[in-house]
Amino acid sequence: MMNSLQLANGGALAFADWALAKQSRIQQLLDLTLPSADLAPQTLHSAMRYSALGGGKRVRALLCYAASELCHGDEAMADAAACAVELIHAYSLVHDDMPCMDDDDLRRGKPSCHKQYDDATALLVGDALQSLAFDVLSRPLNAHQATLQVNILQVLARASGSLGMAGGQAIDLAAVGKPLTQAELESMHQLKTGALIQAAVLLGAASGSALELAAVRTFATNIGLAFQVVDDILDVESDTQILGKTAGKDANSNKPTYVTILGLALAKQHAQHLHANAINALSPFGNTALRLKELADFIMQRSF
Ligand code: GRG
Repeated sequence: MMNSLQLANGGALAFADWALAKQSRIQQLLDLTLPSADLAPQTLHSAMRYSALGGGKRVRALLCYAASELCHGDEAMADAAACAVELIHAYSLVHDDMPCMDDDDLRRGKPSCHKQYDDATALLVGDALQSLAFDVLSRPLNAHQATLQVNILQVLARASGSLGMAGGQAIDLAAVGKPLTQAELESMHQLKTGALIQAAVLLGAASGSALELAAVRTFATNIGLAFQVVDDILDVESDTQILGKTAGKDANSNKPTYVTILGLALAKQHAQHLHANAINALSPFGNTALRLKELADFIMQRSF
C-alpha cells in the first residue's frame, strides 16, 4: 500500500504516513464494528468480515478524514462517517459482483463474496453491511450533535439510494450494449460512483464547519467523476493481478465507458480536466486543503 500512495511531489512521505495511519485506523474501526464471526449467524458474519475487511484502498474514508481535518471536525463523528461510507462501498461491491449484476469472480485480489460463499449469502452480506452503515452513523455521540447526525444520515441515505448509487447502477445495467452520449455517461457515473464519493467528502466536512461548502461540493463532484474516468482507463491499461479485479471487464461486457466513448487519449485529458477543476475548487482554502489536494493527486496516479 505504501508504494501506491507515494507521490512524486515533495510532500510524498508526509502524505503516505498520513494515509497509512488513516487506513490502519479505519481497518481497526471496521474490525471492531463488524460482528464477530463467532456470533450467530456465523456464515453471514464471517462473509461480512471477508468482504469489508479484506483490502481496498479506503479512498472514501481518506476523503472523509481529509475533509473533516479541513473543517476542524469532530474526531468521533469523522470516524463514524468514514466507517459508514466504507461499509456502504463494501456492500455495493458485493452486490455489483453478483451474477445478476456485473458477474465478477474476483474482488480485491480474492474470490468475490458470492464465489467464496454463495449468492444468497452475498445478497444478505450487502443488505447487512448497508444496515450496519446506518447503525454506526446513528449511535449516540453527544446530545448537541443529534440534529447534525440526522442530517448526515440523510446525506448518506440519499447518496446510496435510487437517486444516488443504486439509481446509477440501474442506469448502468440498462445501458449495456447501448450507445450513450458523454453527457449521459457522465450523469450515470455522477450517481453510480460520484454520489458516494461526494457523500464521503460532505460527511467529513459536516463533522466540522465548512465556511465554503459550495467549494467543497465542487471539489467532491469533480474528483468523484475523475475517479471513474481513471477507473475506465485502468480497466483498459492495467491487468487483473494489479487491479485485483478482472481487467478488460467493461469492454468485454459491451458497456459504454469513457474510453469507448472518448478514446484513451481524450479520456486521459478529461480526467486531467476534472482533476484541475477539483484542485481549483479548493483555492479558497489555500494550503489548509493540502490533504484533499494530495488525495486528488493519488486518485489520478493510482495503479489499482
Ligand atoms: C450494487 C447498488 C449497487 C451499486 C454498485 C459502485 C458500484 C455500484 C459498483 C462498483 C463497480 C465498479 C467497479 C465501479 C467503478 C468505480 C468503483 C466504485 C471502483 C471500486 O472502488 P475502489 O477502487 O475499490 O475504491 P477498493 O477495493 O479500493 O475499495
